[in-house]
Amino acid sequence: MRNFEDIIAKAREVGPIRLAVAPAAEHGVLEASFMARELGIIEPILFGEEQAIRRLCEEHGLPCDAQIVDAQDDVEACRLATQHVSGGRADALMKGMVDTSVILKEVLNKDYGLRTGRLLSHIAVYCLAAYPRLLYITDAGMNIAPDAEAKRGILNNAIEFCHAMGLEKPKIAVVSAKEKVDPHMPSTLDARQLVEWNREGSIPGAIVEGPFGMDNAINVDAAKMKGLSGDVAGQADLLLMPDLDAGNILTKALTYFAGADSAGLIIGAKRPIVLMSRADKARVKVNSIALAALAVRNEVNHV
Ligand code: COD
Repeated sequence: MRNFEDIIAKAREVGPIRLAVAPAAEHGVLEASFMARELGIIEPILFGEEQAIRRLCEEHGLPCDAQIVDAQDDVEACRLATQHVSGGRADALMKGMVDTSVILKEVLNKDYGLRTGRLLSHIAVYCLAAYPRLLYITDAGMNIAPDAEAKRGILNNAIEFCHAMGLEKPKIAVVSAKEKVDPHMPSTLDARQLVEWNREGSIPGAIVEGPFGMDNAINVDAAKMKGLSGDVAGQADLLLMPDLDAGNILTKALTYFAGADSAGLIIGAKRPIVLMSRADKARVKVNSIALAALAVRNEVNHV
């Protein structure tokens, strides 16, 4: 798969999945849900204030004939939707108009959430005019300051996901501010550790190299200039970012400066969670929904 047309076409083949959307009472969220339904990718189940959902549908000419589960507020909507997924009544969850941490706290709830025993993490997929393949970026949405051990969990989630997307042996660049290990720069030390773990076999199914500066991870000439060789230099499939700040800033810069097409998911949970920025356009939301459908059908992280 090289772009979102390919991803959406594949999702249409394997859909529809049942998607629990919470909170759904927002125009962009409803628009994306009905667009994805129109494409045959999902059957949405809408969680939130029923009257507000119906009013919005009427105002914007949306069909609003999907199942609605009434909730008094955003927290209840997220809780009910999470329970729907953990109880097997929906195949995936989608964050609607709510702060990310609100829905993730429900997902992490020990009694009814979507925990599996593995680390949950975020993966973003970007299609860029200036890059010849899809670019996967992790973690831009969940783990705030992962240490090397948490980064191993993040990578193992991402590798399983890349396999499901048809990448047999993803090339992973551990990105830092520079390409030399520097004891004053913890992300370079993490990179050295992750490369070692990959060689020892505890991060299987991928080639992990680093640290890389951003330029020499994704540009062959920049890599050559620095004398870097190997399978990953200049041609990474996946970038492991040092922390959430760096990951989130990179993804938003790509979206706004480069006008890139993208999608985002939380993986490592019982079922995938569609998670994008609230400001993202309906198209990005549909891309992410399509990605979730592929993750569900390929049983990524199912337990
Ligand atoms: N995977 C599995 N379990 C986890 C994870 C994880 N990634 N994070 C926490 N847990 C478990 C802990 O082991 C613990 O049992 C319980 O959950 C609570 O842990 P806390 O107290 O550390 O976590 P919270 O509830 O304070 O915060 C978890 C969040 C995911 C809400 C928090 O990390 C967060 O806000 N992340 C950033 C989300 C965000 O704002 N993204 C940016 C924009 S999209």
